[in-house]
Amino acid sequence: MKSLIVILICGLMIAAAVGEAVSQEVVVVNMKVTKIGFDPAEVTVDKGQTVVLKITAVDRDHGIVIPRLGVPRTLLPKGEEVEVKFTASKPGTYRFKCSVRCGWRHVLGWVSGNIIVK
Ligand SMILES: [Cu+2]
Repeated sequence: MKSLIVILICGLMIAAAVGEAVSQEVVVVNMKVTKIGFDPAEVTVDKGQTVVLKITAVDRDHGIVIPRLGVPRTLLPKGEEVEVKFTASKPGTYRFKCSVRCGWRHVLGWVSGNIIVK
């Protein structure tokens, strides 16, 4: 009986480890941002994926914030690639926007985009 319990526990641990491996799939997206906007401005990922945005501000300093995905205001210094990482745990459309006032398009909320989690 004792060995059966040990086998069961081992089985559960293996199942848990496999489940984790599946949900830890990583997607890397290269992104650029200028005063015109983010490129790409729309990124579609699958639920459960870990997403790494590699963002380069091209023309001046910018920033990014994705409130509903837990990404705080992050500075994107001009010419420097910055990694922003989050897990897409729930389906939905998540707005991201520049967090550094960079021009009139920023003031109008146009330096922004969407992460779509399917
Ligand atoms: Cu801006």
